[in-house]
Amino acid sequence: ASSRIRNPELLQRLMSAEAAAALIPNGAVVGMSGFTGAGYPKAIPTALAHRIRDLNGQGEKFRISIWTGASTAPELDGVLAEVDGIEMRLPFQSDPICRQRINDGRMDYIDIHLSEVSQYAWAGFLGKLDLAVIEVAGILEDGRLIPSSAVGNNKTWIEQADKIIIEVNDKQNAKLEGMHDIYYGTALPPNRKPIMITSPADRIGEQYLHCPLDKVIGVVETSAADRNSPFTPPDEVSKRIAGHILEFFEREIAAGRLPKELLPIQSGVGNIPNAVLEGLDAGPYKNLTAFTEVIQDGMLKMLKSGTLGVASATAFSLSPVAIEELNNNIDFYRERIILRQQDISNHPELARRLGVIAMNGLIEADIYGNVNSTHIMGSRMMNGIGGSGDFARNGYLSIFVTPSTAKNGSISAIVPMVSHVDHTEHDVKIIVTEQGLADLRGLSPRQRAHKIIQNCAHPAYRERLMDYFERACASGRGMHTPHLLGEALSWHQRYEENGQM
Ligand code: 0RQ
Repeated sequence: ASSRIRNPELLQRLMSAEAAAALIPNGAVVGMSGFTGAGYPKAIPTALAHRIRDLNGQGEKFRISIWTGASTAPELDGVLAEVDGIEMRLPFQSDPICRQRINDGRMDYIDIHLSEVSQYAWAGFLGKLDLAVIEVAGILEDGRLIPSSAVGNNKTWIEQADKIIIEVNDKQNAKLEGMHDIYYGTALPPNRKPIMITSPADRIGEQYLHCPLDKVIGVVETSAADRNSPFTPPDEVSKRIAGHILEFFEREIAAGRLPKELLPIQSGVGNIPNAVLEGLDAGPYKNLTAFTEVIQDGMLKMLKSGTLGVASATAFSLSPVAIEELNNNIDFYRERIILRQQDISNHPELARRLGVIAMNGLIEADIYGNVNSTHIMGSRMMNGIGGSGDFARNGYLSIFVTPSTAKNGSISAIVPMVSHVDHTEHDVKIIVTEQGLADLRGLSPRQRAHKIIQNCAHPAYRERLMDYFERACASGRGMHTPHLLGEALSWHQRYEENGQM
């Protein structure tokens, strides 16, 4: 056994992944670690999938419900969805096989704000949690756990589950120890107290996860890296979107509405956020802060250059090159990175107090500023709302970014009416496409429509959007947010029928 398991009692519960998977009963509700491809269990889900496949071969059904932090990896969501082993999944996924099962109606999926999941579990809204399967970087002599590359909901799963299985992964850097801040002061209403974070750098908790040893029914050793996708450099469209945002920041600083260190940044993952981070890094900025969910490649680079002074998150999501950089300089990064549980990293109270600048992607926005981040053509789930709502509603600035068209121009990202709403017109402050930026603050719905159509829509769709808007205004049926109800979703209908909006 490796030196990572320093507690003698837990060392005695060491077993194979297959033996551990056999401890999970049919119908169990299992809380697993994992957030954006980091810190998920590497061996037990695959062993369980093999067991399920064998049972399926004998004509037996076997399904469990899975709660996680956020998205995981093919070795968890992928393998279990493949064998139809997931009855219900929450709170976020981005796995292609899961997505297909969800959209085929064969897997239930509950898409909830990431900050709120632990409250749901504590309050009993979701029923009983039978088991927790948690990856850690090590176990201390007294049985406390060293978290790995994601904290997610692990604290809650360990507390709420009847039984716990631990995966100790020696591919996770042992020197992650000390990077985490696990807060044990949360409570359900009416007993809540203020969370005393007034800067992203504040530490208010402990470095380790507490773990009741009597609940641990198995310990498995693994040695496998997180799912690390290679970094793709920003494309032209992303760079143009980033350019609009960077100019906007400059104008806001000049107008005295933002300090020169900006405000804590929250940024989604992907090509556009990466382009924004690269742009900030190339600019005059020093000592910025991040209060976000995920630390991606761009943030490591900014920490290294001093553009970013500190980053608070719940997980990493890094390319193989960036992982190497992190591992080679982990003492430097430990001083500047804090990993928290997701009910703190995404807490609405903190996003509001700190005045977060939230930057997230969208699928479509309508001419009045409602945003759909989750559903293709109103019905088909893409990934989920993730933490975007935690930050967008409560942030100081809520910026949504997207290319102005999708699928080679056959879809306009700006539509008369969104086919599903995740972020309402009341939460969305700024929309940006490669065409330009629409600052919606202080505008009425009809003023917003002009701004969004002129600044954000692709020229191929601009006139038709204006035509819709003008005819809606001329209908005289309600001049606050004018719509032609029979036509509002006709663009989607047309796409479904002809493959072209
Ligand atoms: O599909 O690759 O099959 O062509 O959606 O779109 O443009 O590559 O953008 O990867 O940034 O994803 C909103 C989904 C954007 C993401 C969303 C199709 C498009 C492509 C992806 P293809 P892009 P992105 C952050 C907080 C919610 C969660 C969140 C997301 C695919 O940002 O999941 O914000 N957000 N979390 O072709 C049909 C449209 C479309 C469309 C795009 N209007 N109609 N298809 N697509 N627009 C924290 C973290 O990130 C952890």
